[in-house]
Amino acid sequence: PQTTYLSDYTPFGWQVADVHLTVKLAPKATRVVSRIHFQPNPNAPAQDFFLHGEELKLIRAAIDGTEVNPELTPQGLRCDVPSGPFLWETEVEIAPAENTALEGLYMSNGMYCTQCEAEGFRKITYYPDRPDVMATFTVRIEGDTPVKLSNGNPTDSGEGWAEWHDPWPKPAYLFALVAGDLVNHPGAFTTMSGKEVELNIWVRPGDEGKCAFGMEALKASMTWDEEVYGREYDLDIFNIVAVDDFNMGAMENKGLNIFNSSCVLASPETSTDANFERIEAIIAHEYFHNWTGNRITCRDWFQLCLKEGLTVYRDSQFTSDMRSAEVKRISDVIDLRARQFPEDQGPLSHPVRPESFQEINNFYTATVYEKGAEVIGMLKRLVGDEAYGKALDLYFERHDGDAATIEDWLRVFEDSTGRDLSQFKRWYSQSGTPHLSISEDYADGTFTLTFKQETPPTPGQSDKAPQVLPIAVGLLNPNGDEVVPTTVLEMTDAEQSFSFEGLSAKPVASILRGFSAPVVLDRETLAEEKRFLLAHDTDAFNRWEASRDLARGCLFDMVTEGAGPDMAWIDALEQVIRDGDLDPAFRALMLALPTQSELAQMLHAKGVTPDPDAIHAAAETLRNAMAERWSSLLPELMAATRVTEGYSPDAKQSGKRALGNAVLSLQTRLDGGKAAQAQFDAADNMTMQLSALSCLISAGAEDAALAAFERQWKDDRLVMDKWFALQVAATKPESAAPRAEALTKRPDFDWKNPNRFRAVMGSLAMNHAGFHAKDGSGYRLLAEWLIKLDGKNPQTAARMCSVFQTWTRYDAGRQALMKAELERIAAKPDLSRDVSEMVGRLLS
Ligand code: DPP
Ligand code: ZN
Repeated sequence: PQTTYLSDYTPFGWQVADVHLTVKLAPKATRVVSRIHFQPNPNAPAQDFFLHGEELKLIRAAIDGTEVNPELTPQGLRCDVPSGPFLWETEVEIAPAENTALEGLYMSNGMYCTQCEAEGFRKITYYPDRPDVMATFTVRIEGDTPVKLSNGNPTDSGEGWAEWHDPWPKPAYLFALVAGDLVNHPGAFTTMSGKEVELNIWVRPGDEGKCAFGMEALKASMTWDEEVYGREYDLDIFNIVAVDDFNMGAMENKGLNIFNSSCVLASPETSTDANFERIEAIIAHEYFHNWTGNRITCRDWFQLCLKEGLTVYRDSQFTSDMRSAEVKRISDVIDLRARQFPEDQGPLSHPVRPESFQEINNFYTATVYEKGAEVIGMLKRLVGDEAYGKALDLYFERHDGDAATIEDWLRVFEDSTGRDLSQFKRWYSQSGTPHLSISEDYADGTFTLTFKQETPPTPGQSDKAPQVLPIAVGLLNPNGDEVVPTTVLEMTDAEQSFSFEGLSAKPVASILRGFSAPVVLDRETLAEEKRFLLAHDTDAFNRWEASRDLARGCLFDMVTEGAGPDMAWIDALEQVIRDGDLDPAFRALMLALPTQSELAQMLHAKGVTPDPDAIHAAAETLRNAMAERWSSLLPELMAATRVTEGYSPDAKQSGKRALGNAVLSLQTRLDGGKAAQAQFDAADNMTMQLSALSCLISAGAEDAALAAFERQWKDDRLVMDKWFALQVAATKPESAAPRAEALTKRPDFDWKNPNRFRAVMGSLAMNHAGFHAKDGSGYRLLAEWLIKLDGKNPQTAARMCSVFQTWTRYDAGRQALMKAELERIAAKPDLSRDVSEMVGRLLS
């Protein structure tokens, strides 16, 4: 397969004035007629006229009305063209009903829909399918479906046809078309300048009752972007469509966002609190793309983080404002460590701005998105909130309508703050997670912190240079008072010291408050000091982190030395859990143990080969010890978290339920599932029902509840996805692979649906000790299904290959088993470019 390099960027030789498309819908023979005005691009070097096009049947092509015979290749077409402006016309035929890759125009449950990012438009018609070619689109849809939607504003319609015009020039990846038997949940929004916008959420008949929450989230997002970023919506209408078969979470097509139905449909009976929060965040994310992504887009796909890092950062700010900023930060760091750190510390490691790819779909990663957002957070921390606001204003002013680069983005900050960001820019080019170690010194009232940073080598990058690290630090007096409030130290060297003078006693340092930089902190701190921070730190993140650190240390000792549970930690934690003044959501987070995968990574980093069974056993022992120690406290806490008002997915209620359910899982260890069964029987919302079911599964007392759940929800695809997922994720390790395999034999295991596939296979990978079963059964099952899926949906298959990204951390036996499975995948005839690139990187 061909590799594309950032350094090879050349502008396209023509500009597109406008695009007219006529799409005549038919499941197996849709005709797409395009009329495109091209004119030579004065800023581009001379080149052949080449248009992307894949899996298209060319019916005719013409230039200025005269038929031409272009040279066709599997990637597109080449043609001789006039030296001045010309009108290009083609007619092609495509078969949406046969498109199982869910890229381009395809069908989902009888409805036509599109997914064009990153390079799907070329499966709809011949076009310069690259983000730096921007044009206005006029689209005519012909077909017998009652609803026909495209980007922009509706201009005209009649029996069997509808026309749309999008006045904002856009790249082809933002094109969208939806047609089907849909019903809308309507809404309206008045923008800050007084413009009325029509809002709709379009769903299949029957799902109307699950749209209200999404609509409110959309309006809240529109208001927030006006208030916080000064960004106003720019069309007369904003449509969202829910689609059952979708590779991603959602897509920000201009004026016509398309959502995986799991990321927009919500009701208390069918969605958990976590689902509600995620839906709110994704609706915000896609809406925010209207400015960061659509009005200002990316010059090329290497700049993906320009829109994704920034938009993730913006949606995290939104969630922090809507809910608890502290809880959001802790949750984001948990997620970063669970998904981005393993990526950055293994064979798939790549910079936030990659420099080459074979298949761009493989770079929609936690590094580009989540580390990309961390980089923005660091930038804001370094320049300050006010300067950040000014820089963003300049960004929108200077680059509106552009296809921009990371250089453009950083220049805006340099020009508006006068800062030199050349070293900071390494965050975009250097891969790997920096390790930060610390030593402390106290003498004569002066406290000195000395930091050392080091980034281990990653694929293709053996030598690393020091990065700019904003290190937020606070100092506490031994009596618990804060003597130095949060201060951001700016570290730029490999080793650097910072002093604090005039102290009356040696302070306790709270370092990396709010997780101010995405690094691994190697800090040898006494357990006593961690317990002190757990009790007294004014920074919620570091309070949580102190406890997390103690838990990690305890589990490490249990695994490596056969130590017993750290009762001193459990007792210190009890004080926090009991504190009714603390946010229940925060207390719920405090109750969770580090994930088993996180522990495996820590052991590996300390030179110990992780044994998944030993890690699982240690975690079980520790949870049991917590439950026994708190046996009298648990019922009390459960009672205190009871919600008496009617259900609301807001932060207050969901925090209580989160704490109650964290307690229930401990209680289940004492009563074998009695309380969980009672909660399951009484539950009137999905949060309570599902968490009770989860407890019953871990207690091995789930048979009746699983059957009852299935009877109740068998006709709801999204709820059944949870049923499939939970019984694999929450079961004992030895049952994980056998259960997953049994589930794949069910007639409702519709594996071509990405949600259902991920429910089973993704959950298997999340059951750490289950996936890593010593006999290789977990690896085998996953590999078999990835091979099968590759033939239908390469994109989703390739994404899931990342479950093997940590394979080199484990013992020789497991490594050999995983390697054999990866080689088996690599050897599949006609392996997709997507999966082939992933497996190649994993094995290199
Ligand atoms: N739909 C994906 C996202 O919003 C890709 N743009 O992040
Ligand atoms: Zn996005």
